[in-house]
Amino acid sequence: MGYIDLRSDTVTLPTPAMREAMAAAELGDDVFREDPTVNRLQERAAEVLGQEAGLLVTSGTQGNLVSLLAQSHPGDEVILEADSHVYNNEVAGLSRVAGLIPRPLPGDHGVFTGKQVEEALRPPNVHFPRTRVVCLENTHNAAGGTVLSLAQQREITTVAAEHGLRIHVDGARIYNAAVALGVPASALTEGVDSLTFCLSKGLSCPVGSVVVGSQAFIEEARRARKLLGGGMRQAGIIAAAGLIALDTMINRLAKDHDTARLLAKEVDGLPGLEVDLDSVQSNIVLFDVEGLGTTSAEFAAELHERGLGVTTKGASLVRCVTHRGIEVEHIEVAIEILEAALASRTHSS
Ligand code: TLP
Repeated sequence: MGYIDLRSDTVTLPTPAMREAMAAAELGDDVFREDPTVNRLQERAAEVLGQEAGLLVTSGTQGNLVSLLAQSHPGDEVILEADSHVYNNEVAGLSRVAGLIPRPLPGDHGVFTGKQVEEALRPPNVHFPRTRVVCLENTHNAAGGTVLSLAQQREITTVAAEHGLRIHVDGARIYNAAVALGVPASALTEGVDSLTFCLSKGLSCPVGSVVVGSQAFIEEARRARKLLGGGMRQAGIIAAAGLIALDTMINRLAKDHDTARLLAKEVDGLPGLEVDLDSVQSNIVLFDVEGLGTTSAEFAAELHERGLGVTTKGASLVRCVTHRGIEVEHIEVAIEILEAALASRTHSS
């Protein structure tokens, strides 16, 4: 068996059906709104998520930024989770480009409560920024792929509606959340003003994300996308793969959740490694190497040498992500690699 790449579900390659559809895609200039394949993808994404309209963007990062730009003014405040991707992993675009001030709230497994939002609200006062948007992340990457439940989301959207706040969902892995909860993805946009999801993660497309929301929001988002240089031309090449993904790649995500669960249980049984099994709710597994007296970076480098790709989070957490192409056999070999790495540490110490 070759290299087992659990660094991310972004490493998935397009399927043969996607490549065929890309080659055969009907194309036009999308800045003129004349690419029929892009138009079909945007309509289909909006339909799947129960929204009025959609917009193809280049990446999850661009989708989040476009969504914030379209719903705020410079100087406004955005409430988000302290470990969220928008806050930590998007090059501070919300401040640098959109001119927003972040208000990070600590979450439990990536989730903050409606009460926390209420407490963070700023009263109208000449000194304060205006709280404008609440940003949610579902599933939550840094918390280990944890899922925001419908009840948790409702609690937050209710507070937001009472106070006139907009809600944006970084739904890079929203279909993982829907599959984990056993609900249609459209249920996860209830009370939400905008949502970005990625085609290029577990759904296996080579490029792209889609933003959905109301028609009026999408018109603004389209301007923001142009501002960021994201107005593409014959983007139907990308959209063609996205259409295949929405039709055929969502339900299979359950398999990735099963392999992640299997991996988590096996890793939890290994000496010196610790997994918070409660956080393993979709296709991400975080495990702690502190008990080994090493750093996550060192351990990841050792696993790489042995043929297992992982990433790190902070000084002690290792992240594994399951995806299409990772079968039970790959998990078994991954465990053997981990066991061998642990054994060699015992011998050398
Ligand atoms: N996440 C990537 C890396 O950036 C860490 C990964 O491998 O998981 N929101 C969330 C929740 C994400 O996990 C990511 C990408 C993004 C947004 C950004 O998407 P892209 O990479 O398409 O800009």
